[in-house]
Amino acid sequence: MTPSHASSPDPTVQPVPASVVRQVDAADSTLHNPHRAVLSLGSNLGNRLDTLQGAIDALEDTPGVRVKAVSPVYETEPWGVDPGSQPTYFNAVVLLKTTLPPASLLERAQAIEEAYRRVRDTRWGPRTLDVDIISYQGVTSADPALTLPHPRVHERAFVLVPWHDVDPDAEVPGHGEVASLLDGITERGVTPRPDLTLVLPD
Ligand code: PH2
Ligand code: MG
Ligand code: MG
Repeated sequence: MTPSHASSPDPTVQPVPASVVRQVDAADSTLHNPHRAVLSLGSNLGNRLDTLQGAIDALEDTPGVRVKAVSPVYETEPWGVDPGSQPTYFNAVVLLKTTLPPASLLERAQAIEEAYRRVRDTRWGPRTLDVDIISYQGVTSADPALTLPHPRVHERAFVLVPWHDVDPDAEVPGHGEVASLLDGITERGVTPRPDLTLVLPD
């Protein structure tokens, strides 16, 4: 899908109530040349659902970022660690339109992670939130600071399943369609939690 190119607001038009300005400002038609980005959110410590919602709200509060879609929530077995050695994750995927370049979006994602890590709760340890940039406008980059697409996304059902929910036609640059990738991996350990919902901020 190509970004819409509605004309910029005319500065000579009459002022409108603040609430309407806020809505118009938030519309992606006012983001000049927006890029599409896919982010993965994960939490396995603390109040996982509240943390994921807080991350979504913080993304939406970011100038130059508009959250376009939020996936269902999945409860997932920790990937890459000994089974049972860590609590299960809640994972979700969000689609953004943004005018931020990838490095700035990464900076913002890391600031949001830090905000949650700073919450002092020694009992649960420090790792409450992971915000990963999965894909940015079809860009491929081997930059170790931000490898695009995310180097392991094509084998991670906990990302591919929710991504497919919000964009069934999605592709992982260099790896093909998300739908095809899902045919080749197990979705075991990725359990829908329809009793839980994340909301798109107003
Ligand atoms: N994130 C990791 C490592 N393992 N496993 C699941 N299920 N979900 C995650 O988000 C996840 C993981 C490191 O970022
Ligand atoms: Mg990660
Ligand atoms: Mg990360």
